[in-house]
Amino acid sequence: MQDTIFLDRLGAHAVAVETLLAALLSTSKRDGEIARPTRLFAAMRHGALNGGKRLRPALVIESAALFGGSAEAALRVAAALECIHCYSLIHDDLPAMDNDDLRRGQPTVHKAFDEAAAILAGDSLLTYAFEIVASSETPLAAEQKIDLTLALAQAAGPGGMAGGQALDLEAETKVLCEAEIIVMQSMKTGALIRFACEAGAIIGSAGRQERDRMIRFGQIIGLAFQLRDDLLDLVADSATLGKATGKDAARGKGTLPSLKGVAWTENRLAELIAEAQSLLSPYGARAAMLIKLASYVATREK
Ligand code: GRG
Repeated sequence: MQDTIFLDRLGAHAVAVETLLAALLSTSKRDGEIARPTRLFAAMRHGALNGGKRLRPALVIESAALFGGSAEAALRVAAALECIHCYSLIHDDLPAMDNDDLRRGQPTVHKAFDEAAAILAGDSLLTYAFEIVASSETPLAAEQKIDLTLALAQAAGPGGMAGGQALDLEAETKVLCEAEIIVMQSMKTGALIRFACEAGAIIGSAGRQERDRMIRFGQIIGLAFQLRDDLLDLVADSATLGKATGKDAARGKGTLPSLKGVAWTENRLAELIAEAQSLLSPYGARAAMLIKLASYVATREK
């Protein structure tokens, strides 16, 4: 697949997700709601509609397409997952956590609003994600919705992203070994990415073997994503990234690129791309977009 086709398709997915998120987070009250507090929704929109790369949604959409799943359902699950990702960024930026002023090149939610608004916007995006999955507007069978809800809750919760964040905070006061860094990162950033790939298999009613294959594919992408992120934190500048850099080193936090060096990291990223390709080779050309996504994640500049 040519880069222009890949980038156009990635861009189209991002626009579709942004459009759906804008509708879901509009000021119009939806069935079952009592009211939509204006400032809370403005804070949620600030945190969710501000031009992220929308990588996780693209993984959901393309994984579902691989198994012939409903594109409409995939888009809604993709938007739900992005709500959780955005909640995690809003809370991660808070003074009690990473204390960042800038996210995606804009003031963070607590800077543009205030800390209470940022906490509530994050809580609301997290909860709303599960409503989006369970809603009658999501065209899936009840069993698929239960599977998605369970997998998403596990990915976002204490045994996944939130637990990974807790381990990451602990790492500010104790040095983690390589194995501990890998566990922490597979939870903190890997779990949602893994869910994105597994979700496609659930939406497409794939069998257990295919679902496990997508879980493994998701793990590889998660690892590659984090390695690239840590490498960029080490070598890129904050203007390119739209967020602060060098923070891990400043806080004395070990990452695999800082422990093992740039050459080791680049070599490991190439190995992960190769593993992703071989994992999806049984699907032939149908998996071209997912394979491109794997190398995009591993080589991205921001
Ligand atoms: C607060 C419960 C809780 C969890 C926070 C994911 C996370 C846990 C914090 C994010 C901190 C961070 C910057 C981690 C590095 C990897 C990462 C998730 C980067 C941001 O994801 P991208 O690059 O962002 O996909 P965009 O802006 O493109 O959506």
